[in-house]
Order: sequence, then structure tokens, then C-alpha cells
Amino acid sequence: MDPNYIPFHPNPSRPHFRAPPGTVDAHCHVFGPAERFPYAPGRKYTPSDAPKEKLFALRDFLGLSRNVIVQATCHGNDNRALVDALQASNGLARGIASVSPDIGDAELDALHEAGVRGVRFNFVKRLVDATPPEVFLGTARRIARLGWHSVVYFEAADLAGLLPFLAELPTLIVVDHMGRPDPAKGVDHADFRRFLDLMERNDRVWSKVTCPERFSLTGPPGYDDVVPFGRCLVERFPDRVLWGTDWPHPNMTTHAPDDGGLVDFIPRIAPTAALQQALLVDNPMRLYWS
Ligand code: 0GY
Repeated sequence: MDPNYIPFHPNPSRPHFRAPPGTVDAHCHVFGPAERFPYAPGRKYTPSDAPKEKLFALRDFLGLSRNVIVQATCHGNDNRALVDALQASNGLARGIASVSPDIGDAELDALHEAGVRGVRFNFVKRLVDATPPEVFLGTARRIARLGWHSVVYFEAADLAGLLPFLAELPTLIVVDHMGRPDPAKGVDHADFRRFLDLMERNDRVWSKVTCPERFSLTGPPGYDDVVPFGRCLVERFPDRVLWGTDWPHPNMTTHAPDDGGLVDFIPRIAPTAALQQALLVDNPMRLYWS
């Protein structure tokens, strides 16, 4: 573990909000354990281990039912920890992998068999060395035959430059963490409007309304300044949003988020039972389990 790395919360609170039956945590990770699944040599950070048993115990403690486990950059393109978690989940987890552009079809088929339903294309500079968009496009064309989607992670300021890439992607697109808006700029700023416009124009773009803890300036427990962004997306695109914990919250610099508090954030961005059902159950089930 890096010296300044903040491990996940050791003792999260039990949420007040009761998630509807079948709720999917559609963005979380497993890390290691390193002795069995070593971290990638070229990684940008070394986390504390966050093994599948802890993830599944948290799922149950928070009153959630299923997980979508996203391959994180600290494991590079080595998806063994992810596949191990999927195989141990009794069908209650699906996965998003990271793959090299020259991965074989048989390997992709094996990932599908294990429960993988998409790949992640990461443009966040502090996490990865840059990959040319054409390389990601080549991979996206390869996965389209499996009915998989592309998960794309970028910073809000980089969206304008990525629009041509997004327009060319042949798959459905899921954008991580609301496109990482800056709460100081507000929902009416051009950066967030650009993201809303993208979702308005292209109904194959979905958004995760995740990670208030990453970009909130007002901070815990409420992450109040992120509420307007999440609520705006949930109300405008109720059938194209996903929620998740982002456990074990890699690279937090200020605090270890209380996962119970993150569950209590849900009704503030999805205030009605109908919006909650779509966000937490119907949307992820349609995308990952149908
Ligand atoms: C997240 C966000 C982060 C890290 C990763 O793959 C990763 O390493 O996704 C981050 O540092 O913003 O989704 O967990």
C-alpha cells in the first residue's frame, strides 16, 4: 500500500435508506489480495487489499443484492482477481474488464462466460498512460459482437476533445461518475451542459451517478454540492442512470467514505420510489443480467 493511501472505511454505518429488493451496486472493485493476485507492474498506485469476501459482506450489510465489479487500473489488464470474484458470486456479480487490444476472441469468450459484460476505456491521466482513441475503438469493435458495452472514464474538461471518439464507439456507452463535474462551477456551467447535451443527443449514452465523495467540495456526510448534479441526471434520464458505491474508494485524499452514508445519498438524487426502482434495479438488470 502507498504510504498516503487511505484504506476503505473499517466500520461503515447501517444506512437509513432501505434500498429496494434487488438493488445493484453497479460500480465497485476488488483489489488483490496481492499475494494471490499481484498488482500490475505499471500501476500508478498501490491500494490496500480489498478482497471479494469483504465486498460481498458489505453488499449484504448495506441491504444490496448484486454487484458490478469494475477492473481498476492497479490491476492493469490482468483480470484474474475480477474473474475470481465473479466466479465466487453465485451469479450475483457481473464485471467490466480492461483488456489489451490484441486479446484473442477465445479469451473474450471466456471473460463473457465468467460474467464480464463490458470493457473500460480510461482517459484519466493520473491513472493511466494515454492510449490512443483508435486503439480503444479497435477493442470496442471486437466486443460489439458479444453485446458488451464500453465504460468510459474521463475528466469533465476532457469531454469536448473526446466527443469524436464517443460518436464512433459502436457499443452502448456508460460514463463513469457523471463525467466528473466540478461542483464549484454548478450544473449550468458549459462543462456539465456539454455532458447533458451528449446524453440528450445520443440515447446510447448512460451515466453512473456515483462518487459524490470524489468531487464534493462541501464533503461528508452529505456531499451536498453534488446532489444537484445527480438529481439532474436521474430526473432527465431515468432509464439511463446507474448507482454504485465505488467501494473500496481508491485514491481518496481527504477521508474514507462511509458506505452507509453513500446509500443515504440515493434518495436525495432519486427522490421517488419509481426513480429509485429504475436507478437501482431495473436499469442495471437490463444492462447486466438480461
Ligand atoms: C474509481 C475511480 C478511480 C480509480 C480507478 O481504475 C482505477 O484505478 O477507477 C479514481 O482514482 O478516480 O472508479 O474507482
